[in-house]
Amino acid sequence: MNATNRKLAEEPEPKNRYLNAKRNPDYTIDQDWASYSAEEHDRWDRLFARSVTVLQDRACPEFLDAMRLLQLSEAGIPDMARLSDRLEPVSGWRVVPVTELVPDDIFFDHLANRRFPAGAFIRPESEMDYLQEPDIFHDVFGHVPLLANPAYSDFMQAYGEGGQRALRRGMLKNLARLYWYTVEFGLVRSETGLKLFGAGIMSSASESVFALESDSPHRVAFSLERVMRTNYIIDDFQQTYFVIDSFEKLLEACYRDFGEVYDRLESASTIEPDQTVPEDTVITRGTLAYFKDKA
Ligand code: HBI
Ligand code: FE
Repeated sequence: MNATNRKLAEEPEPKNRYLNAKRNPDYTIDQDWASYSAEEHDRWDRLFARSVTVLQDRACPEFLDAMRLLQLSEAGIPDMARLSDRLEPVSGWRVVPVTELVPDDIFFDHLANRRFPAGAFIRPESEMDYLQEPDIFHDVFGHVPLLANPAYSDFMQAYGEGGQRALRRGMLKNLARLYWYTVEFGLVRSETGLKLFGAGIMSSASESVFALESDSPHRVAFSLERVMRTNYIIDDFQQTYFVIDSFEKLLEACYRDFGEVYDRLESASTIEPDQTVPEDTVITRGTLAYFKDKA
């Protein structure tokens, strides 16, 4: 058994080989694009091909347009610096490599300065369908394209500034729900019906179908305070998806003094993800069958 085999036998491929990367004070690292193996590039291409097939008629048009504009394709794992050179002239955003989730205050500071922190590692073969941590496919394929959309990119910067205020006010949990039910799992109206825009859905081929076509989940019209009162689950499909009318309307809904919103939220009860409430505009009431079968 030669040295290489012995090495492979002893140390299986680490899930995230950037965990020991040298980290800057703002938690960014060197993506070291040259270090990606042919196997990792191939994994990106397979994830990309599968998702683009599913998203052709399900992603919102703004997402599909941005994919072309940013030249995201099956050409292997993107070099974030080069991708940023295409994105920055469009919306002022850049994509910066990080090892994993960064502390909230660091995250918000990046967003407030139009820098999107993206994981540099790519998921292992054993987690192609679902993984808990945001890898480069979730962050770059899921989150980055819409940063080319003017209203959405302004919303993301406002979210960063709002996050810094929410931290000071101790209302991060409520604000994180806004991010969760829009940026991660949001649906948007279009001329041809409901479409996907949340990154958590887009980067999962199975949830891209479930979120639009299953009769299990509720689909409820977006309302800022309703969303900020609603709990969420992080390790399965959503029981409720919220629908915005447009990115401009989402931005408008959030351009207000959150202080009074937080005052009201402090005395508002929490809504569970499988519930609907009387003031909801329910677009489709779910059977929750998928979740009952799993329980
Ligand atoms: N860090 N890299 C990264 N990506 C995220 O999406 C992220 C994070 N840190 C905190 C965080 N998200 C959430 O807790 C905030 O939205 C509240
Ligand atoms: Fe995400």
